[in-house]
Amino acid sequence: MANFKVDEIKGIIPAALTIFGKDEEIDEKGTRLYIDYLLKQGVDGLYLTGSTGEAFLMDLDERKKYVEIVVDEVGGRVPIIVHIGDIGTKKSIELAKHAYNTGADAISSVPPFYWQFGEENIFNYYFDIASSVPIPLIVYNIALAGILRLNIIKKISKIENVKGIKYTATTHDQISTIKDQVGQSFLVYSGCDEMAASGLINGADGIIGSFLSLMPELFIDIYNAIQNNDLATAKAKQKDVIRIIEYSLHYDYFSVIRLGLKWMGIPAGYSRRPFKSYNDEEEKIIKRGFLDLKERYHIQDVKFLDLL
Ligand code: MN9
Repeated sequence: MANFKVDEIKGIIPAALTIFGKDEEIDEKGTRLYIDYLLKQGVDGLYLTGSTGEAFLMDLDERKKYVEIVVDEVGGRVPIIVHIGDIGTKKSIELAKHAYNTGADAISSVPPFYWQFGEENIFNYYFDIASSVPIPLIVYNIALAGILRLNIIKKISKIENVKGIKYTATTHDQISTIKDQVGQSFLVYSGCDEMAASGLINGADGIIGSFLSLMPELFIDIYNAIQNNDLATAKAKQKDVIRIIEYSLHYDYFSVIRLGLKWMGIPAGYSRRPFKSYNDEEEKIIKRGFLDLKERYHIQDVKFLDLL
């Protein structure tokens, strides 16, 4: 059973990593420690098995197992959105039903990808998965799967159960437009971490992203600063975020996030191939780079950097 209503899903929502062991198997113990760590940091929800969760490198049973572990660990403390997107409707419905039966509060999905489906196919995909379960659906707009244009977003938003969008694009004026044209209660989550402040300023109800795992404190500060109209703080914190992300993007950054967590004592494991995981030598170089960054820009109050 879901524990939260969709309008309670707001704020800081890490797009969670999936914790794999060295042999690419799901690491249950590591997962529980990682999830517990995030909750202790004060996050407001979790987004599972999305891009950051490397979902498309997992089979359906593995995705289900991961969701079960996390739902069990969270125990209803915060809302959980499960990304159930896959290349085909049948598989996505199977995952949607599983997420619902396991106790997820909402499902989310990228549009069907690879064959460059037309708008009718995309609409039917969302209609079919939204109709398969009674919990809300959050559309996932991201360039990796093909950005949905405003017109199709508006059509999809009319489907019963479709209650919001995870908006991972830099055209933030559309966040405001979507709210105006679809309705203020249609939830928008800003997904581009480099532009979290901008997304929130433009009216996003929350932020969902990869780097919220690594430095939730920065994003919590940005969120609170914007709520309090403290633009100076939001700007300063966002600058730090951009510097850290810009550096991380030189690497396979899910693995960089894992390293940062490891430095804080959270065993965040490895990515699945073809993503790289870094050896000790590479880790040293990455650490050195972060130290340089911290010194050059006098970055303060970022836990994983403070510990270097
Ligand atoms: O949507 C994330 N996108 C991907 C969320 O995982 C592809 C973002 O959080 C980005 O990882 C982040 C870095 O560019 O903004």
